[in-house]
Amino acid sequence: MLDNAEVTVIGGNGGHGLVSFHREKFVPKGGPDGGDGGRGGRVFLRAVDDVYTLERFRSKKKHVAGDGGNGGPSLRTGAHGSDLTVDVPAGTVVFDTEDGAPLADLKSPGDTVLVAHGGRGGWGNKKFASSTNQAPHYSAKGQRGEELRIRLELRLLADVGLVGLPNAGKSTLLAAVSNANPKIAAYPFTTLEPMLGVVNVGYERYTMADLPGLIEGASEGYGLGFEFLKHVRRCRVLLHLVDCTSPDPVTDYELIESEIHAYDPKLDNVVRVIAVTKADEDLEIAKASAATLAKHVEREVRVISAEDGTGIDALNTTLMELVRVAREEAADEPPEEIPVLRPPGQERFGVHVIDDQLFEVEGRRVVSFVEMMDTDMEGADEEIARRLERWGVIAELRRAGAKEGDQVRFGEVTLPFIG
Ligand SMILES: Nc1nc2c(ncn2[C@@H]2O[C@H](COP(=O)(O)OP(=O)(O)OP(=O)(O)O)[C@@H](O)[C@H]2O)c(=O)[nH]1
Ligand SMILES: [Mg+2]
Repeated sequence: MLDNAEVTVIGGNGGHGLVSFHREKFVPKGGPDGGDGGRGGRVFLRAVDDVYTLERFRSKKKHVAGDGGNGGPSLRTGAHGSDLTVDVPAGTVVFDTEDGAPLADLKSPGDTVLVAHGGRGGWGNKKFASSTNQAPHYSAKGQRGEELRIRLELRLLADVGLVGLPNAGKSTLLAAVSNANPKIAAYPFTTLEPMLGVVNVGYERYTMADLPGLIEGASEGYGLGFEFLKHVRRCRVLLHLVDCTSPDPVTDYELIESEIHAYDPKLDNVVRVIAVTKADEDLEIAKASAATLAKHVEREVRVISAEDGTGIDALNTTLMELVRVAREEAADEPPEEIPVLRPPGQERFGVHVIDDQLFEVEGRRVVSFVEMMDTDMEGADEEIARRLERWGVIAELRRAGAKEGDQVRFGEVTLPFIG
């Protein structure tokens, strides 16, 4: 199962603004009427419950929203670019690849996060008109869509997670109590990937996750377990199964617990239910090994059989109760501190001295304004100068030591400084 994928999400580009002048028969001088470009489409990720893996992202690495349309004459605004919604399995956590920061935790179906903004549409020449500049011959280009590399990590969410040695009977139990149909066989490592089942208890239900068996060293990467120990982290309750026919149930139990602890000591706090399985093989032996184990762990150990149903109803009732309590506790707690949306970009600007003839201006609004201006158009340079003056950028550059003729970088554009 692919449970990690890296993809690039790209918002659509904004449409370009238009330079146009109103023309009508017998009207000698029409005003500017170039419309604005439309906004580029956005990229969303949405959790759904009918996709279970990140498999499709193995081949599809780029997800691009639609571009905005260009502005038209008669103040026609270009169409918005179409948004793109990418479906991911519920339980997907999204990280920024570059700095590893978590961006969103898409836990439940319907959870949605915006991962790439579309570029803004460029202004048409009409927007630049003012009382002192009534007929601008320039317009702005559309802003490029945002591009972001993200890592998706699928973390299975389950109310109850099954842990135990290979062959302990985990899959058999899941098959007996839920709607799931896992592979079962009399050899270890039958289960190669986690599987989720729904268990009905009266009017309530909980989910149970069958996990690959753990072996000694799993926490260091041996066997299949390690990959999936991270799923254990997202279970509310753990059901630890021990094969009653094992010659040494205490050692079996300790081995698993120490691997879980080595993986993450916080997992010690997850509520446990312990049961010895396969009681139908020999009820006396099962009871004896449960008693030995109970003495060792100083708590209750249940005796069950997925084959003949021994102890299963009582086990389900207990699990349902524990899950109910854990859910209530989770509802009281604030959700995991993963922001659902990135904080908005810095709106203020800053000036940096790169060397004595090169300066850099940072700040989303200022930079994207300059980037969007088409300096080949008549009057565009003056428009840039006017706005930079008004926003205080020129003054700040002067304070930083900029002189006539020095270069100033705004994102992808470098302009000569005009003091
Ligand atoms: N008699 C008896 N046999 C059982 C019981 N539960 C499981 N078994 C048998 O034990 C063997 C292993 O069962 P699985 O359910 O595949 O065990 P697992 O823990 O999922 O094993 P892995 O997936 O390899 O980790 C199979 O041959 C099952 O038929 C039980 O309650 N009674
Ligand atoms: Mg199994």
